[in-house]
Amino acid sequence: MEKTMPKNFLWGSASAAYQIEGAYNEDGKGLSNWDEFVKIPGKTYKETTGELAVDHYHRFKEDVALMAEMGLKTYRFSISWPRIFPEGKGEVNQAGLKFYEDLIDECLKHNVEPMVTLYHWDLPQALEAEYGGWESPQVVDDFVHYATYVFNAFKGKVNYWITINEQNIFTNFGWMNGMHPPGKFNEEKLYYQVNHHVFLAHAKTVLAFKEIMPEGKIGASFAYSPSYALDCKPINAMAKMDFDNLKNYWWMDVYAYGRYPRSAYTYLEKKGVAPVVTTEDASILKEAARLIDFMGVNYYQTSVVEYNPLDGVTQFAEMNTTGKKGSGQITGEPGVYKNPPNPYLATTDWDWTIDPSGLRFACKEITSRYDLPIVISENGLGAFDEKTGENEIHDDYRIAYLNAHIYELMKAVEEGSEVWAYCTWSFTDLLSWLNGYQKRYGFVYVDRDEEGGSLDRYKKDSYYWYQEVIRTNGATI
Ligand code: BGP
Repeated sequence: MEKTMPKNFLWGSASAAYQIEGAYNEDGKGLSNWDEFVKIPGKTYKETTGELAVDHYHRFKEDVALMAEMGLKTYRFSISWPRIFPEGKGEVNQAGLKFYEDLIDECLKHNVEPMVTLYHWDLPQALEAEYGGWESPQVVDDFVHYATYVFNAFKGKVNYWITINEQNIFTNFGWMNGMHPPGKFNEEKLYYQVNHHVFLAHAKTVLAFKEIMPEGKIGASFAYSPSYALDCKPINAMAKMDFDNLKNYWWMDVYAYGRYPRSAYTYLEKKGVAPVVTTEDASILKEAARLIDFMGVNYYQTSVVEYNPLDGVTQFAEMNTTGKKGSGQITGEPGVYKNPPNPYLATTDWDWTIDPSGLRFACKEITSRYDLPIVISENGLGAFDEKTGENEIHDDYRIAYLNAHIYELMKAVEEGSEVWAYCTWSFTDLLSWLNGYQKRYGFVYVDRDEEGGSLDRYKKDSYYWYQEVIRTNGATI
């Protein structure tokens, strides 16, 4: 590309506490819902747990040193709520706080801008036990209390904050298809009510944040899968619109406008599953929407949308968690839409569509619809990587994937989108929630599989490639 990214562009990489830290019960940390959930046989690939993960808790200095050497501008990581509040509220665990303080200081020492996610899916188990976690409106104030505590603790050090990671994914997996905690199946009304509680927690947190750090930047990270109608048959074009309202705008409109998309709300009301929204809720959501600074986007793939007859596919289908290509199934909402594969695009071994231009599409859609700056908080390729006898990892396929996505991102900027950051998923290899350790995403290989390993770190070819991208501010793309 002839052009480079704007000056001060944040080239980054991301992680999540549960997927890297380990030390699940050390130094006073409370248990999370994931620590409990993974004990249920069959829930994760080869029964993997985050008890040790890639031991980042004890090796964060080594990991940050690798970031510094690479020249990384920002590191997005999450704070484990039960590490700070073992009971979800009440007494603070100072040792847990210190871990994050040390991590942040280590980043700052190396000029790596910390970008902190407050909630990347690990809820204090104590709150799950006490009132069903996100199912109760009580969680809203407990979350805001936790967030406020953390804001005050890291004020002046951390400028970029993400409230909630992929609300659409963890609620769908938790209350619709039973694959994440609390493992509930087809509880659709509860699913929408839970989402409403999460929206309120996000919104009240944004309001609290602006009191504490008026100059700080805050937003939510949404797992955005832009959609293409299968063809110009009107019924498929309508299905695309309905898909967007139900699966995309349902979340992004609340973050950016503070209200639910009307046609989706009407549909869910008729179905008897729409959330209860009080006048007070509505005004809180509106106020927070005026204050958010960016739209966080985790981009992995696009969707094709086709009309789905009433007796058509449901969203309860087999997911590919093994890396055996073609084992995933088509999902959809009967009478509304389904998502067939895209015949023009290749897929990963886990059946995720590879669509670099979808990233440009996502940015342009957000720019047109919301006119907000964008933070790409995740994008990356999960693949089987091989370490050679010389401890090298030749992940040219990952380089090709990331290069093509960054190219499209730079195009989006050229075409008018304001993009502040691009974080790859992930910096080191880590534990995939449902896919074990074999689905690798990192620039840094971790000698770790489902059974164990030395946990030693090795730079992959993509590490050196990204180092050059950062050094040249994108000129090598
Ligand atoms: C996102 C999550 C991440 C990460 C990533 C890759 O949905 O925010 O935590 O896991 O997806 O997904 P997977 O591990 O399923 O391949």
